[in-house]
Amino acid sequence: MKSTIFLDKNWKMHKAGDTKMINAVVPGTVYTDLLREGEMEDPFWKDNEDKALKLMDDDYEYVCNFKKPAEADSSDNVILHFDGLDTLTDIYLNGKKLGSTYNMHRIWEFDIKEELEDENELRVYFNSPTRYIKDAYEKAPTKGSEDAMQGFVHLRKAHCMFGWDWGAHLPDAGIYRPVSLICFNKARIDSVLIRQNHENVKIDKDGKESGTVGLDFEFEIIDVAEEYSCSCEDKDDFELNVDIKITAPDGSVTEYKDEIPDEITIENPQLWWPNGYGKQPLYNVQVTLKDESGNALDVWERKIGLRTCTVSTKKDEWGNEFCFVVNGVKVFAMGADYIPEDHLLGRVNPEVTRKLLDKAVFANYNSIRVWGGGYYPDDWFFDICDEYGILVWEDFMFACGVYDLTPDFEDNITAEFEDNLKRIRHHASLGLMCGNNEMEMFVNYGLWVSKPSEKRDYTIMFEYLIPNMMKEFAPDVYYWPASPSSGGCFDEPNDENRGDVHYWAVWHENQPFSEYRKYYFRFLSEFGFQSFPAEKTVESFTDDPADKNVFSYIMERHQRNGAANGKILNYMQQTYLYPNDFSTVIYASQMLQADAIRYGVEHFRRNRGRCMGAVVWQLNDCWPVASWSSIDYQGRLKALHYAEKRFFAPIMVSCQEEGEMTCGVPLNWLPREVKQEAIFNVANETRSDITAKVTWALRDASGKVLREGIAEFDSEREGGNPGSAGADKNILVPALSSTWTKKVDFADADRFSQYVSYEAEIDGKVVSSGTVIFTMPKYFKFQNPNLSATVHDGKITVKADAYARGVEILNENEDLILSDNYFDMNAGEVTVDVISGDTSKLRLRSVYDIR
Ligand code: BMA
Repeated sequence: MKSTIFLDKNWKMHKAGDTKMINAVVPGTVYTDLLREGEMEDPFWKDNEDKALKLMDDDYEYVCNFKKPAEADSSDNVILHFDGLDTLTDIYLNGKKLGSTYNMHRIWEFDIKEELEDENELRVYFNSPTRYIKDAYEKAPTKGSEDAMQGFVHLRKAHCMFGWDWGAHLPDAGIYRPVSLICFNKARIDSVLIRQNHENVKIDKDGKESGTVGLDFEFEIIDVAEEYSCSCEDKDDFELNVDIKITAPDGSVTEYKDEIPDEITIENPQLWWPNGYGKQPLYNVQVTLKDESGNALDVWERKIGLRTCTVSTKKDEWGNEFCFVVNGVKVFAMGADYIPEDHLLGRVNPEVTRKLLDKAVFANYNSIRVWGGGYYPDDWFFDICDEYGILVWEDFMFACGVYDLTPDFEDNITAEFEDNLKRIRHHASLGLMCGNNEMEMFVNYGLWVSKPSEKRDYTIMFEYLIPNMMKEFAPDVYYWPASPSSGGCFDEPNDENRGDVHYWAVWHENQPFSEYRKYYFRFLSEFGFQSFPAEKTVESFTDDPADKNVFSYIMERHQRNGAANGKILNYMQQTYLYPNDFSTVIYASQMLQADAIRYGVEHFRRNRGRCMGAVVWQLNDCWPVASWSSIDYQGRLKALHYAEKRFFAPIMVSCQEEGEMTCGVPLNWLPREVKQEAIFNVANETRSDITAKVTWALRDASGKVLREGIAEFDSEREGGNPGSAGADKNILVPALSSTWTKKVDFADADRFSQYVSYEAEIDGKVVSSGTVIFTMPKYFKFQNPNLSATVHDGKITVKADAYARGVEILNENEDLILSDNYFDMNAGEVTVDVISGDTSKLRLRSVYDIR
């Protein structure tokens, strides 16, 4: 039987040329080892980045002494297996060079049966990545985004390690994934492709599932004598046998020994659904490879979910739709873009990733986009997404640059594609694979392109090579050539009416938040707004009070988009009073970010059907920095993350208001008419119809109700309004739709001192709510809400004397996680649940305090 022996002990490392060796942890990285052993300073502290970057001009060597395992003696084959090496290495066993590696995205293997001795020394020599890209760029000046060190496109290493507009220049290196010895006799399983047949699945109108799912297995076996693969049908062509054991989510086991049917039938399948649409049952599949006498040679075990998943690009009245379709149900994708979790890959592990994805689910995500400038995530990332129902949009790792498709580069990347497709294709959560980030659009504009072959190579890579690899290795996974794209061929990649879009005019072009409402994108895979991280997170990189000014040298070293502070400040002056201290600037920046993205998502969900995805740039940070993230590097939730929880909720009421922001005429120009009106909308992203009552109240700044009403269903609204009026002015909102109410006029309101609160109730229970003002917050005469809080039974009750907008509850360490935060409230009380964090020394503020 195959055995895998992990080489995860007795590692030492040193800088090449240094005699001193230090202890190393494998898997791990150069920076994490140097840091742990006190050989370098925290690279995130102040501007230590510069010193840390210099360290990467040197070479490093990792050494491991190990005894020959007993299994090696009893095996015909011993393979030295690396799940991931970052990046440029020469590998020696007992002084003999086994080979070199040059792609962090690949799995590397070396046959060492002949080389093994009783006592062994494995040396992995890391060549400097910074020297390499510098030399390579001098030889071939192939360009990419200026945010990164030029030459990054020449190395198959996470591009953002060389800098990005949210990332430092910290190109760490190392053995970042496990190293093992694989000992086996005769043959082993390279991979198994499981294809699903859902022809006989039935889902009735109440969502009850019945019928059968067929599973077809194709095995790729590495036989020492010859390599071949086979499917269930042609299994008889090779003399080895397989057993298949399937354990259903309820624990019941079905086993097939030797006699494997052409198609394995799963009776009464429990289907896998994205978060919010159903459950995520997983079936455990175990494949055992046996020799002629029935002895087990190898076992392959994975969890799969039973579902169909594709993307519909059907032509329609507006262009071409773009939406995930899971088990025949069109899914409105809600989530964010994911970047590597840490500059120091040695710090990322299943616990760290789970904590992050817990927060994604907390904010009602059903999808995530893995952005193409990082690295293909670890298995555990996809395992957790399978478990949580997060559909993964997985980019191939190409971003913001052009590439020279030399024969060597082609061999290198095709091996990379094969390794990764075989590794991740079985995951229920794998929604689609996408060629690259922003290359089709920018290559089309001629950005980074310095010779015609670069455009040709683009087409060969993303519209020929990769789709062919997909057909062979992941035939059931949808492929999309780029993000954004309208389907390829440089055909208006960022077209509003086809494919996915990156929309950045709110932010990069300083457009007001309401600008989102002018567009009906089919699927937004990027749109975002920056904010500063929590003050406590700032304190993780400086202890000097003088740095606590967003324009200080240190704060600007932790802000990688040159124009961004100006943009935040520009939106701030449009929106809020001048904030008088650092902490208030942070709070105001986070409120801006939350409101900007809320404006967008609420509008896109109101237009469900035409728009089918709102994926926010960006979920996380890889170091403490000002950025577009909704969770900062230290895991603190920004106001945006709580706003996401509300606006990604399966059932959401929103208000499309007309007011000062939408009037389009500057304050002191005439004529200027500020309309004051509101239309409400209930979005229902569940698979069941609902009946909701939408109520509103016009209130003065103290919170007192001046008049109130029930919003009525608008039967005359043109274009997609599938709801209907129910009894008692309730509105029937069918499953997977959004429904508008009639316009309510507030022309009589004093916009400087009166606001509207609104709620959606189902069976008497408020499920979603909000408030809206018709002027900019800076002009609104907020009364002091005198916020106070009491803590009781794992809950916090906040009391306000007047209308309070964006109520923030912080503890001393700013690490509270609550069921809601940064919410609007009328005068009175609101109670939230404490999910984690110490509740002593609470601090409260609201927009009233931005002054
Ligand atoms: C995009 C992304 C990233 C970038 C972000 C913010 O276009 O694809 O490359 O970090 O915007 O500018």
